[in-house]
Amino acid sequence: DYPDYLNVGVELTDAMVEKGFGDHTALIGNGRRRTYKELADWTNRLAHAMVEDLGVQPGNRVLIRSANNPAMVAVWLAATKAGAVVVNTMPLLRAGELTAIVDKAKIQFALCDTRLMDEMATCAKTSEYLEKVVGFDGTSNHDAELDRLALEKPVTFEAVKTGRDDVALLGFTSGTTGAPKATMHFHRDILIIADGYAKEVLGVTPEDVFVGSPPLAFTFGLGGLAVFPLRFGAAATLLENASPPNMIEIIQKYKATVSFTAPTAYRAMLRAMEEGADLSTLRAAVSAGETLPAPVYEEWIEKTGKPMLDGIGATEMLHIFITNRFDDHKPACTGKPVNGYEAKVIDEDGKEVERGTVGRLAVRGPIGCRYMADDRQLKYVLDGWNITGDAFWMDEDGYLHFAARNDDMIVSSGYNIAGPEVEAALLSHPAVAECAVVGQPDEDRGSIVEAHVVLAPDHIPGEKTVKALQEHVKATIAPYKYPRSVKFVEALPKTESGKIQRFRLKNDG
Ligand code: 3SK
Repeated sequence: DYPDYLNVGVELTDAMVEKGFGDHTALIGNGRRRTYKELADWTNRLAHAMVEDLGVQPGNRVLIRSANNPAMVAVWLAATKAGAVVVNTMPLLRAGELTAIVDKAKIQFALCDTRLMDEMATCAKTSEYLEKVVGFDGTSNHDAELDRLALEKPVTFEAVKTGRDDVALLGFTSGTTGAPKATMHFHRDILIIADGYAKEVLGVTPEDVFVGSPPLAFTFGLGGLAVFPLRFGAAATLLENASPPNMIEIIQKYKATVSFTAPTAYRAMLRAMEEGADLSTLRAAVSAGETLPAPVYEEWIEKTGKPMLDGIGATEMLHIFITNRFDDHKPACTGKPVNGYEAKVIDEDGKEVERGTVGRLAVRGPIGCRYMADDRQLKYVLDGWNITGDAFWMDEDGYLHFAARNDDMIVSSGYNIAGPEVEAALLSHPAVAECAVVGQPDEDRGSIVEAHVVLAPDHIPGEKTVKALQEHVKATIAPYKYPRSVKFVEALPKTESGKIQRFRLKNDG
């Protein structure tokens, strides 16, 4: 039940001040705390600058490029108040990846942490849509163009009266082919994930302090580290470097109560507890982005006395739609749908399979899956059901269990990496004649990217070539996508029609 006109930028800032949270801490990062009143004022000044100085108009698409920090949250909320449709992007993306996003979404404005300007500027040179690239100071010292423009502006702003079903956010993922795909999310969708999952499952209160690692550019991070705390008057800590040791330091320093991260980081936290780390303030540990191994779940219960909340979500549905609960959880099980969602497991013909049988997971709920300019809408959204890329089975009691991914996506340490994109990067190196990239199971990372490479004539296999190929991939696409394992082969397994059989390269295939 949301009003017809709704601006989520206002709901998460000025509306919270009106509700009496003005003096509560909203954001912690870069060594500073900011209250809800300070955040409301900051975003209002920025929104003035965006509209009056940059010329942002309702419906314009605005790209934000930053690591997780308070300034990124403020710029996102300000652009939303100005009625823009925002695309948050990962700081590690290279110019080519940024250009693909800019061109797909026809983005006019890019707001970029000045420390990340190089790749953005290269993208601006090639994109036909981008009109303005403006820097902001991610260190929150207000020492960049956008900050200077905002400095003298009023602390109140008449936010654009967006409809609750106006698009506020485009969630991008690289898809299985590496070509970017985007899904559209309304203003109300952003509140639904908080009023649904965060309220029902986590029971967030104003006393909570959030911490975590997923980038705000990934809707898992945007929900868990910005929307959920701000919707309930809680505090969000934002870390540019969310390595496990940094997260542990922040948990201890700010007595964090809710964490969002992937099993790899929880495993590191468990080891740190053995060395004396005190994580006892954490009341909710949410794990998603990759499957939660039963031993990590079990050890967490043993060491903390609390369950780890495994969940599955999707950029298409904005956030988590199936989850374990504090009082209802099982090992190696993703749980049951969040209130308001339905899930079923179907076969190739779309028919529901019997309990215990693996099939494709289909979900529907209050947030529809809306692809932007993409044939996937016809194939993967049927009768309101979103047909996911995951294979699941449902047990007799209605709990859902993950089986495998249906596509070529490699999930490594919580990052989704499209194998074909890594292949394209490798093939742009002169030493590579042919290659196939697969995910191999890995204890620490869930999966690692493994490249099988047929070398071009006159190139020699060995450690030097491995290093050269790895460096080349890191320089071509986001560095986290590089193949940690490179194997040289004489030929790749292929079908008679010449298609590479990647499944034959997989250890568990
Ligand atoms: O499970 C995921 O990968 C996911 C994706 C988007 C948003 C939230 C989640 C948990």
